[in-house]
Amino acid sequence: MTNRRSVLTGLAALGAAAPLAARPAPAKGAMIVSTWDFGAAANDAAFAAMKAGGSLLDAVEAGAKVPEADPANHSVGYSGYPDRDGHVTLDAVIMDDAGGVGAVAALEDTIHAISVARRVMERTPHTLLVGEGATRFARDQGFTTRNLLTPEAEQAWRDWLKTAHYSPAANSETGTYGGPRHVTPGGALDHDTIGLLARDRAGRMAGACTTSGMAFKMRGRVGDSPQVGAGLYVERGIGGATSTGLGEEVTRVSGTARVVASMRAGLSPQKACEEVVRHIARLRGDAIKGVQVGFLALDPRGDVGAFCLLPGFTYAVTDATGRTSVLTAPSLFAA
Ligand code: SD4
Repeated sequence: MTNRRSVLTGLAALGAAAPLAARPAPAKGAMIVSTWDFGAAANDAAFAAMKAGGSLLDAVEAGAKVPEADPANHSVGYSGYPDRDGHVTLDAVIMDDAGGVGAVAALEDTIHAISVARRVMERTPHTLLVGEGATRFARDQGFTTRNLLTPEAEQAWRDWLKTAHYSPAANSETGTYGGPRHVTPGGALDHDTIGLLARDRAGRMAGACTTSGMAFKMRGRVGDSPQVGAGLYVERGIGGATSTGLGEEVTRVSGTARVVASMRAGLSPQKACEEVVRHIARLRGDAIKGVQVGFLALDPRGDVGAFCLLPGFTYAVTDATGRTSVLTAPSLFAA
């Protein structure tokens, strides 16, 4: 039976610092956060969409579309690195704070996976379409089809094939997958996945997450990104969280659902991200050596939190004036 003492003990175990009442006053106006430094351009697009009168869903969709269309970004959308059979497959989810959700996994031949995910949310009774069904749905909905594999991404895949012994990739964050050679571990191209969270001046929230997933993954592999409660979770009045890094480590603990649950229990977004990263480290021990996992969280008041296993996880924060800063998340482990 839950009593006051057990609730307090539970919060203490989670490392709860301050009661809700001690939190700072809500930030004024809109706010957008997203994973990685390339999130800055996405935030700008999301901010512009809100400024033009768009909804929170319009904003996060507009933001997610920026890296999806960027041929220089090999971890999201067009020009994403393919799976180990040479097919570019995309995962995406979009969610509002009232339980509205749409997602696609292993989508092929359509650049804007996030827009297809939104159609799943708005035009079907379902939350997730996968593979051939998702691809056919996108075509039926009038999305333009095109080959997403660019010559550069194909070359990287062919280089990888030479040395990879056709084994599943380990972690595209750390470069332990054996290629491609022009990707420096921790370097500018060694990033995957954009997760965005947006709040409006009333404290309502929405989020989006889109990726081509792990480079050279097994065909059919789906990561955390399109799964509600793994790659993204948003709850009205509590906040939202998104993840990046090795999806399997996020999925096995329902990472973002757990971040938001910790926020519901009273932790700040920062403490909540830390709690889940520490939990993964405790649970997995040596299995997560050299593996990156990062969480980014935002609450309806405008508090932001970010934490990761390894150094190097950056995120972009855009305030109500439209000013964007790129920050580096603290990490559990040193380099
Ligand atoms: C996945 N979480 O498919 C994604 C990849 C990623 O930073 O975010 N890497 O596992």
